[in-house]
Amino acid sequence: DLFPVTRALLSVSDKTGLIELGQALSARGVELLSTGGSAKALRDAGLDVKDVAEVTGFPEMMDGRVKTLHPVVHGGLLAVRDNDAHVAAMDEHGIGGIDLLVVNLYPFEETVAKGADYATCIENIDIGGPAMIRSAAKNHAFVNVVTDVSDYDALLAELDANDGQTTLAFRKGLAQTAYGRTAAYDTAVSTWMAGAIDLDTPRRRSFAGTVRQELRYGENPHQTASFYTDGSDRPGVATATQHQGKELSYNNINDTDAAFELVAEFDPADGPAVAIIKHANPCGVARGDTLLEAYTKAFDCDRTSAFGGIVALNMPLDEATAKAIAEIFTEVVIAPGASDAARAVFAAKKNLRLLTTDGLPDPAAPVTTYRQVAGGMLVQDKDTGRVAADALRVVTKVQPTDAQMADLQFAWKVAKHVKSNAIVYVKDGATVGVGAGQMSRLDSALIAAKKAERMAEAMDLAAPLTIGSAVASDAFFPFADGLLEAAAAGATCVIQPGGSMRDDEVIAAADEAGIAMVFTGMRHFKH
Ligand code: 93A
Repeated sequence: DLFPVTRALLSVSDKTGLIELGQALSARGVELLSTGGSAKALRDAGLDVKDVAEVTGFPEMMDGRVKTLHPVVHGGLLAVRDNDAHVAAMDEHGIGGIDLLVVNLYPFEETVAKGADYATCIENIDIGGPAMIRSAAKNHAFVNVVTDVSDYDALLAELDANDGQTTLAFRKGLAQTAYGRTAAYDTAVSTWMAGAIDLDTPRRRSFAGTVRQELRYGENPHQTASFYTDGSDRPGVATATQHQGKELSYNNINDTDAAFELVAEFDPADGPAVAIIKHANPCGVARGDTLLEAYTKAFDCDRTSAFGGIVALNMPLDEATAKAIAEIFTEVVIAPGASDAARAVFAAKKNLRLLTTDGLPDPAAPVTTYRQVAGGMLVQDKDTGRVAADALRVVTKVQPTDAQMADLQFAWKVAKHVKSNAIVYVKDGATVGVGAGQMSRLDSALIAAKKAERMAEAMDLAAPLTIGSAVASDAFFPFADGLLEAAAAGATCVIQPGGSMRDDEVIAAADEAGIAMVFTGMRHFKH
């Protein structure tokens, strides 16, 4: 399965390492073919290189849109070298075999990321490159296809180890990488188009990203993992800049995402907000007049769990908040910016990672989410649901006050980001108890209340902060018991979707307990 490399076609936009590769191939007796800019770079370095235009007999035309799309090129890449009919066709049409294709594509993703206009993005969709890559990869029985600059060294090492030849296993590996690259490329185009064009038909999307980081391990040390970007430039953990601290882990990235997506629900125009996350669930979320106040209130919800947590802010990190965060062990802080003074505070904390972005994630952005199941994939729109204030329906005799209504809406926003079954107690713009991920809603209500009691003891408070709180439930109460438990913990108003067969019982229980209840008509399951 060894096959020699005698003729190579090099056509690259990113010319990093091109000359060194050309020299190394030339030194090994490989004939070089190349397209306009790549050929010029090689020739300028003193290498002997033949233009593809000379081989095809056609000049590069139409602004370079047609340069390699020719049977002489694709025949040379696709011919099955031990098939007599294919070889006869090569002879008849003067097609020389191409054993090595080195291509990297027009920088479409980078062009989009730079905010280029529509026409420029379109012009940066590479057609001939992916076509050649796919031809060469299909014919990996004979052809090597290199699509990544970082594979140049491996290619040369392979040639040296096999006396100018490559093994089938090596070519298969290259082909697999190559198809991953063209799939990711087309996905980037499709993702960009979905945002750039107003489509009135339903959109179809696919995910095939580009590796941003090979992770040390996955959720657990025995799992391998990588972090992919989908080519979009949305603010978020995948596009954030890391200023300090060691590499993010799989769990860090997952939790940082949860934290930033949650805090982005709180419009900075309405004031500072902070979310602290552990294991993808919030252990404290709060608003404040200042970021420091918001952080302190969020921290006070569950000081125990906040240890080793991930903190997300809805506005740039300031010095006072940085000092408060630095007082306990924190894994990651993410914010839409950070002042120099704040960064100086963190500089001494070598293990703390600081990530900044150009803005907040857009909670309304139409994003598709994917979850693998055995033998398939579940694909859905991200939960961007929001209930307008005038869609809220008070169903009890008691009406919530304005202050209660504000806390109910706060609790509802948080509950959307808590794993089901979610129960969230809120008082004065801060969570005071969060019950997450339980199989029974009643248990979530109990756990949240219990945690509030424990915090009250730890902080020497006269009573748990759930007394006089607002409570949110991500889905309806199927029975009155969960609601009664919340009332027993001191909640004086409730927000929930409604829609249970037993709504009447639940409403009657709320009336009996003298508490106000609001129906949203929308559910926020999160699993
Ligand atoms: O415009 S294209 O889609 N049409 C082609 O026929 C074609 N062939 C190669 N772009 C094409 N390429 C791309 O040109 C390669 O994928 C590579 O990115 C680039 C190299 O051009 P140059 O050698 O002129 O810098």
